Amino acid sequence: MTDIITEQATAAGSGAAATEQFRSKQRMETAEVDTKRVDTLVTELLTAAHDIIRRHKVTYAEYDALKSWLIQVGEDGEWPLFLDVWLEHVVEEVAGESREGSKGSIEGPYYVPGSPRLPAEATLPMREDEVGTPLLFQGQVTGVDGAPLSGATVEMWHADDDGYYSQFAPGLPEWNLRGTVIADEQGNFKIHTIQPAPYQIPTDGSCGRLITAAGWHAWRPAHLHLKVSAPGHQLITTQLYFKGGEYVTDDIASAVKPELVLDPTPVADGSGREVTYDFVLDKA
Ligand code: MBD
Ligand code: FE
Repeated sequence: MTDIITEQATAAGSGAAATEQFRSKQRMETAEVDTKRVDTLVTELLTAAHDIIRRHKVTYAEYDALKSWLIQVGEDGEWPLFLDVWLEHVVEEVAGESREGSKGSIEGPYYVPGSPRLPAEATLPMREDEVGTPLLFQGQVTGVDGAPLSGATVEMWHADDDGYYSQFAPGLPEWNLRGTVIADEQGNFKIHTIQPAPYQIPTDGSCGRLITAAGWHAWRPAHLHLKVSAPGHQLITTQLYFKGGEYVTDDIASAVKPELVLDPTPVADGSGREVTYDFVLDKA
């Protein structure tokens, strides 16, 4: 742990920031859902819950435990975390069903738009003494026909070597380990960063309480988050993992796909690891 961090990272702290981040995104995208659709989806959801209550003979004590937990999730600001960990992967699966290009994965609660714009070969903003194995992540953005996409952008954000995200944990520079890389004419990019650590769901909040109560583990494998886009093409939101890493086969957020696992090799001069990964985008 970095000892300059005097204020502790808390579930309620990152929850409040994630809730605020989501609200600012919602202001731009008014969520309007058709009445008939709301009726169908909510009725089916409630019917599934009714079935579970009958089948398992749920007691008043259990009903009250659920009620008090749901209230607490809101108070902790952990709805974004809860939904993105346990539901988003299926929404992403459905959304990506008919895409031919690179596989996507969930966005999660810690994306912040507008990170610093960087040239095609760049180092993500990081502290002078940033801890972690250096990683060179490079590749090319093309269309499904293989044509290089000029004007592509590769947005990357990830946790530090302690598993913390800037803007969601105290004591980190605002844009630490976040950047928007503008690829060159051929869609090529080279991003210098450090390898993130696995991410642990905060243990002191409602999601942590649920995990403990159910006897689960609280971890996501180490991962890089990416949004890749190019003019006239569909933006892809994805994540990349590291072969052999802890929790890669047992992600609490169920967001790993075989195509998303990197296998970096040591750099010849001993300065860390490097890996090449190309992105293929579908036409818009
Ligand atoms: C994360 O870092 C993340 O990517 C997701 C999906 C959920 C919780 C924490
Ligand atoms: Fe993440």
